Amino acid sequence: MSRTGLVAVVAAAVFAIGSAPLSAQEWRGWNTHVPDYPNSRALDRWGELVAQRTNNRIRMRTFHSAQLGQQDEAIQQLRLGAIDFANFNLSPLNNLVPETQVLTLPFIFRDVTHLHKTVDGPVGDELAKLIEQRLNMVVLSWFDAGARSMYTRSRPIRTPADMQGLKIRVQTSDLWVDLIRALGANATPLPFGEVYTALQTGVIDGAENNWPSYESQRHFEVARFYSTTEHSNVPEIVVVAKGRWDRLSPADREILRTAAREASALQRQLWAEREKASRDKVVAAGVTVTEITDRAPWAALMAPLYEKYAGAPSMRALVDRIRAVQ
Ligand code: BDP
Repeated sequence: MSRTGLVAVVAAAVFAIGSAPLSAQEWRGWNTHVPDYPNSRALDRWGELVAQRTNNRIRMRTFHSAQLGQQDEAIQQLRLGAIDFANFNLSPLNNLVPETQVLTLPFIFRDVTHLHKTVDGPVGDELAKLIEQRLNMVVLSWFDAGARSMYTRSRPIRTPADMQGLKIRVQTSDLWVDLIRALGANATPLPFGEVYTALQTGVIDGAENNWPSYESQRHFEVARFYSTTEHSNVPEIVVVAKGRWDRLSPADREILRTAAREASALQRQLWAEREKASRDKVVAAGVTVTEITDRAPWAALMAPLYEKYAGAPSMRALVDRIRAVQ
């Protein structure tokens, strides 16, 4: 090779390492939350780790704040490979993969440690496999989404009787519709991004979510009564479109998976902090918090839901295995 030829090759190599190699892949990611949300920060971190560890061959850009659409659409887009990665709540997958309903069931988890042990263990792995087979998306790790509680516009909820006749927004999932009905209220499925306006205009009387979403979506401005019903701890997944995944080398898969687990560890830590910060923020903004100390009457009303969604032997077995996780 001539001297100039060699210089050119070396220069190209330096360029490739220093910036983007010619074969760099640009990945587009979907996320519903605002940029400073724990999930958003963890997704960004995931992208940074992957870029570092692949020398910029895989560059992941997360579009925050539902810029690429609402969750139900994003699920379809990801299944088709039009979006490369995402963080989804399990609820909008409930109708598509019925086994995920079990993790959505009210009061299924004793506490957050129980939830972590379940999703990070064999049950989580099995659900991940089912989601991969049926939805064309590869689950790499799990995020926390805390406990979801009821909030309303015009009066506080103290007992299940206070729910009578209220219109409550839910995610798109039959289980969620039935859960609200079991409490004597009416469920209105709506995309996350439409909840604020629906509360503001009185199209709905209330909704339910964790502290960070109640705060970051500013629902607290228009629904001033939050009651700690903590009726569901449905977790979230971090996924990659299967088409993308299948084309990766085993080494790159390992990089993505390991980095996703690290991102999840970060998310869980940020989550715990944010739950508290969000609660403090809305309380300072004058929200009336009703502490529900006795959840037994709430749990009792959920029995028909367990019958309907976990009555089949395979589902019941899944519930029993989750309950047995120590
Ligand atoms: C939030 C979840 C998000 C859901 C949203 C909702 O993080 O994935 O879309 O609730 O209620 O807590 O739609």
